[in-house]
Amino acid sequence: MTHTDQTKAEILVTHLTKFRDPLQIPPVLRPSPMQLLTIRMRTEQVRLHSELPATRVWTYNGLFPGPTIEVRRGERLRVIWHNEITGDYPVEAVEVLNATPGPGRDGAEPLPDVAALPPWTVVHLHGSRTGGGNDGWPENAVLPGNAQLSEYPNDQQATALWYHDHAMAITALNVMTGLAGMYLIRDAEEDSLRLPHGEHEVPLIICDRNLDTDAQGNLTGQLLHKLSILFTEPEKVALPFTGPFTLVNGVIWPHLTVDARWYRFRMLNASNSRFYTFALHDEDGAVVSGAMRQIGSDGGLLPAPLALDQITLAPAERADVLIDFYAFRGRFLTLVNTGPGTPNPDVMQFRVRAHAIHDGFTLPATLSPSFVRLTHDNLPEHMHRWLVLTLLAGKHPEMWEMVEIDQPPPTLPADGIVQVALANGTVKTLQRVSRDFKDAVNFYVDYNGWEQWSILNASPVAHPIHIHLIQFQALSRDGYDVTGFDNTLGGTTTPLTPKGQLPVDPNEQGWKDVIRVGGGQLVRVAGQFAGANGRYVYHCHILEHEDEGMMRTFVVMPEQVMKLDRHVVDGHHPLHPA
Ligand SMILES: [Cu+2]
Repeated sequence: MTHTDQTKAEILVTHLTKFRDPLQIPPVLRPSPMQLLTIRMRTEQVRLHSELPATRVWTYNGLFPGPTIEVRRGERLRVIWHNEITGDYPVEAVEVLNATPGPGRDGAEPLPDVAALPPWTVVHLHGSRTGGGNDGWPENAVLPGNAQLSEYPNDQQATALWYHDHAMAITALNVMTGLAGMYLIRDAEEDSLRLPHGEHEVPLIICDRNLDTDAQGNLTGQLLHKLSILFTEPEKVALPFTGPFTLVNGVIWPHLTVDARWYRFRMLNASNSRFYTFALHDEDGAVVSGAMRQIGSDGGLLPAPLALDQITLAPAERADVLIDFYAFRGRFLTLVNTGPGTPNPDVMQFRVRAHAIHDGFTLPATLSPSFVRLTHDNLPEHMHRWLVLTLLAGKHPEMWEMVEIDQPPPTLPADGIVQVALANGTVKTLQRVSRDFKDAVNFYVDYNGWEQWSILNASPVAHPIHIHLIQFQALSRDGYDVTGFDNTLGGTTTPLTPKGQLPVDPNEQGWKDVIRVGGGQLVRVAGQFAGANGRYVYHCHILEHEDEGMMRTFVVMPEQVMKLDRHVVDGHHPLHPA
């Protein structure tokens, strides 16, 4: 029996039935080459779960998540992202000291400054090699009635990108409204593999949300950005958002009925801050071993399939995954999150049809013959840069840009001076040149230039670092003893020392645009800044961290131009310690 909306609103819902609703597949747009595609951002009412009242969201083309845009490699696409959003801000925000992890505002009043936000939006196509003017510069957001025009050359390897809002200072909130969708690039190398396609290729856009409750404790459907404040002095610091409800393609805990055959899942972690470790469980909760094969990472196909029983995805990371359901005919499998800090591990359920299907698909032994694994030794001539991630006492996490200096200052320790011992025993002295988005731009990169960035996390908190424009590879990950970093002073009392190599996981050895940098780790990434140029950002993809300032600018220009720019010296703005 179908309830009317009126009756639904009267049903008292404090708990939602798991796996009740079918997975929704966003419609696919396949624009013709050089088509001017218009995507309209607008306010919509959707049902995140059939037992819930309607939820007001902001959408691309009326859909949460937005339509999947599918293009061929090298076929240029121009998009008019038209802001037609109306009405009040659809996310209620509260900050609560030691907030509960469950639904509801814990008695706090919605923050008036968030309620007053206008629909100020800018679209970034994550992972796209496009010009700085098309990339969705955070401050170039537009108000209703206006459009952002962006051109995407799509001249890059077949992969799953995603588009989402990137507005300055409010990305965490704007993405939470529903402004996200998937973008697939196809190419001949991928075609040749004859991977499962059509209804057997399924995007899984996974995110967590929280919902408000009424005075009786019933879920209202209202989106809620509830943050737990850790302390308020000297400044207010809250944990990034996590929510009790896990959504796949905009539905809380859905199910998907599948044929007993191979499927391809394009998995995306579209959460603000939650890290997921995905695994399949059987009806008894036991891990299903050997069913998942990862074939691609953020930037495209891996060289060969990887048999993985669990796949970790930080925010914005993607995994291209094949599952053969043939051995599970008539069974129910559950996709779960086995990662830490998960109040509710269930993600979605697969209901495998009973009768056998012979799909004729054979898993190829080689996926991407064009793939070359980068090492420091086979990198072309390149620039070295250093970042240090910190968590100072009483402050938000920060991302510092550093320059190497030949002589340590006469007095150590000192604020902004970080000494790092390398595995070969040499000690580098790094000086901070920026710590916040608003500091002067320091990173000037030659167009087509190769760079290696060393990202040293001197804090205990993991950050997924995303660089716009490029696909890079993680060269190495080293454990570090970071007790020499004085988080009151903001510098090292003794050099940080290596504790030995940690794995770059096999599924992190492909092309990436986000890399997890765990606490006490030095991760080195390398890539070529090619295909487009201009002004871009790189940032932590924990969206609350990005909004708090863990985002910085870099500029890519032709080297002939850089030569005539008297304010750039050796790829840097002349040194201004921050
Ligand atoms: Cu972060």
